[in-house]
Formats: sequence, structure tokens, C-alpha cells
Amino acid sequence: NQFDLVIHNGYVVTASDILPPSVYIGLKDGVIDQISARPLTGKRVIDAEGGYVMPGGVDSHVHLSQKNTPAGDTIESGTRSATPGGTTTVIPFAVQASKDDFDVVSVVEDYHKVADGQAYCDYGFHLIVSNPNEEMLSEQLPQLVEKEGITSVKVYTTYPRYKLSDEQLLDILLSNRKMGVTTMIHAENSDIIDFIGKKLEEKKMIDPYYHSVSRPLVAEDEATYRVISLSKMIDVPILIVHMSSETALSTVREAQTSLVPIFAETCPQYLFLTADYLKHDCHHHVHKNDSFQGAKYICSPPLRQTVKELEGVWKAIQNGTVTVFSSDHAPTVYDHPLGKKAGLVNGVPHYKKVPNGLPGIETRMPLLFCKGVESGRITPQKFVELCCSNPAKMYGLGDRKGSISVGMDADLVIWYPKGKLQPFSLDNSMLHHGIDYSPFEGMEFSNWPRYTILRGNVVWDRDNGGLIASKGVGKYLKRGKSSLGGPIKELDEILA
Ligand code: DUC
Ligand code: ZN
Ligand code: ZN
Ligand code: ZN
Repeated sequence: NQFDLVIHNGYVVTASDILPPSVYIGLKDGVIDQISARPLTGKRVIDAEGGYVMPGGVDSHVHLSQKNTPAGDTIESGTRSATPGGTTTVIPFAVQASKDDFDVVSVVEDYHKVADGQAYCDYGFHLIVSNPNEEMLSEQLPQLVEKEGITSVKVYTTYPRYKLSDEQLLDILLSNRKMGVTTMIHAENSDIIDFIGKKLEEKKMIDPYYHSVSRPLVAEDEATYRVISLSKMIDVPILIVHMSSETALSTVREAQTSLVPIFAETCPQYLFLTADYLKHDCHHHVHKNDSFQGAKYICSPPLRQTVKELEGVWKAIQNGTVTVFSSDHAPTVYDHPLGKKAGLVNGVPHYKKVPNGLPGIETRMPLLFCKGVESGRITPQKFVELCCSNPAKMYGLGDRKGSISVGMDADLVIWYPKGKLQPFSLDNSMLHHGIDYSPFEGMEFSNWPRYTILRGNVVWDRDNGGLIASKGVGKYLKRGKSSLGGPIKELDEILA
């Protein structure tokens, strides 16, 4: 019984267990065929040398080839940057970019055309809804669920073009409840942001740094409380994306304690970066002499002010409030007239004109591995739960992605044994995305994915060839419904 690939001599980690290095994993025809206490033989054998063997990462929040982001990463360049960072599945967004475009079925078809044959890892699509009308909710969305396996939508409480009213949010929450669709919500109070924005404008406080001032914690706190209230009313699960506030996370935890199905996502930028990166007079060596470089760190919600605030997010990771750790990879090229430099008009910087978002697909797992697992803040199992298993289950991929179990896709990451890799400082030239910087440049890494395996094939071998997959190996994933909990009560008869 010859396997295509056998992996042994590594600590095999799932969200619940760590198996000893004596275990052998036999891969065949793209799936995990056997997990054995006795030796297995294969056409190829990888000795993990005592490193961790983990499921391939699932990055369930990335923006690739998005129509409204011309200087961003494409499906090709974004997924090229996925497997070298341990991620084997991504879920980017198809966008209802115009409020009048209710034909979201053709919107998704267009995204398929752009993605076909381009991906280096497996992918699905979420749908961003900017205007839910009755007909779209009752006709187009059910088609996307049934035919395309698009079982999640993202909605916004901010940005003029995307922002939904509370009534619109209730409409889509109810519709999603009836279809078993997961709702991702960007929660920031847009009136607070507009109000402060006007004051800053009057005072000519418009440098990149003021982006963070214009979007205070209270904007996230209020909107989080509000969307949880709306979710309670409908009794439907929601996942609040890219959370950055300890107070908002406490509100999530209270809701979870009272058994309301609220899920929270956070991202590396809210654990590792503070707002001083936005200032041109800070002392990070990466900023050199360009006073506009703070624009590289503009994202929403913004980087928070103090390390104490980052600690609040760490607490929510450690105590189980956070369900999903994603990158929110939403980059634009810095030195490009439609990228970050769009915020420099005739040499004058204006934060409002800077596209929001950071690159981070490739650094998501190495950052949390080095600064979470190796530093002892979280267990290896917690890491797998946040980066692999929970995002797979949340978005209807739990039967094939995010764990190491017989019958599941053979997507695996093998890390270096502790101490084997000489710690190094990150440089953008080490990354595989299409972006001319990383916000994490200059940070020290003590580990990195040594091998990444996608459906049984080694696609990343750091020491022998690097990225060895060709584009097009990634396949579209029709997803099922979330297995992470749903409504807890009968639907109110007024809503039925
Ligand atoms: N929200 C995201 O999810 N990504 C980038 C910017 C934003 O506001
Ligand atoms: Zn968002
Ligand atoms: Zn700096
Ligand atoms: Zn995003």
C-alpha cells in the first residue's frame, strides 16, 4: 500500500490534540488517507524533524481582484503569496459595487472569469452586499447559495457607498437566517467618523496619522453593540470582522455568555501594530525620509494608539472570545497613483483619499506562530483553531479543510523544529505578493512554513525551490453552510 506522500516525525496538531512524532500521515489522491501509529511507505517521504505539522491555513477574509481596488493584489498575486505563508484556502469577496446592480449572479460570474486558472491555492467567494432589495434577497441570493456555494455575505455600517441602515441590516439578517447564510459585519459608526472628519478638516489635520483619530474606539464600540442588538432581534449568527477594541470584544463576550451566536474576527494588525506607525516623525527605520509613508498603515478600523489596547485584543484571543484570525489582506501598492499615493494630491497629503487596507496574507500565520505559539501566549491547538479549523467551519468548509483527519483534503503546513531556523528580520523582497511593501517589515521571525502541501502536492518548499506550484492549481470551492452554531429559538411568527 504505497502512498503518494508520507509525513512523519512531526508533532501533528489539530484544534484539539497534539499527536506524537511517532505518527505517520499517508496522503493519497489529494486526501489524508491514513494516520497511523506504525510506519507507512510512500513515493516520497518528508521527515518533519520534530517540527509541528498543522492543517493548511484558511484565510477567510482577503480582498483580491476586487473591482473597486485597481492597485490591489489580484487572485494570482494574492494567492501566490498564500502558500508560502502556510495558507492553502482563501475566501475573497465578490462585490455588488454599484447600489443599482441587483444582478449579483452576474457579478459572481465576472469574478469567476477573473479567477479561473489564476489561483495558487483553493478559494471561494463571499458576496459584499451594498444594497439588499427584496428581489435580490429572494431570487439572486438563493441561487448563489444553491449553485455556487456562496454561503456568506459581508455588509458595512460605514462608507457612503456600502453603508446599510439598521433597517436594511435587519432585512438581510432575516433573509440570511432563512437561507442559513453567515453574515459578516464591518462595525464602525459612520456618523461619528464623519463628525470628527469635519472637525479635523477645518483644522487642516489631514496627515495619514489623523485617519486613526477620525475612527476612534467608540465608533467600533457603538456599532458593535448595535449590530449585536440587531442580531439578537432576529436570533441569527453574525461574525463581526476585524475587531480591534477590547470594549467591543467584551460586548461580544457578554452576548456569547447569554448564548447569542455572535462570532468575532481579528487580524494581525490589531495585535502587532500601533498608530505611531502612521506618523511621519516616528523612528521606525522602514520610514526613511518619506514623510507620506504613514499612509502604508492606513486601514479600517485603524491601528490603535497604545500597546495596552493591543493587549485587550490578545486577551480576547486567549479567553476564546475571538473565533477567527484572518489577514484582512486589502492592500494597494504604495507607489502608484491609484494606490496609497492617491492620498497625495499635488504633494499635499490627505488621509481621506488614501485607499484603506494592508497586505498580510503571507505574514498572518508566521506572525501568530512566532509571537503567539513560540512565545507561549497561545497553545498550538489554539493557533490551529483560529487560523484553520474555525474559519473552515464558520464558512461551510469544515468537512474538508482546517483539520488533519482521514478523508479530508491533504492540506498541510510543516514548520521548522524550534531553533532550527536562524531568526531573521522581514524584508518585502521575501514575500510573494504584488505589493511594494509590508507593514511588518523589520519585525523578527523565529519560524516560517518550511513546507506547504495543497491536496497532497508540495507547493512550497522553502529550502528547495521555494514556491514550486504553478498558477491554476487552486480550485474553486463550493461551500456548505456554517457548522458553528445557528439560531437558538423558533423564528418569531411576525418575522416568518
Ligand atoms: N474593511 C475591510 O474589511 N477591509 C479593508 C477596508 C475595510 O474597511
Ligand atoms: Zn471591513
Ligand atoms: Zn515609522
Ligand atoms: Zn476586509
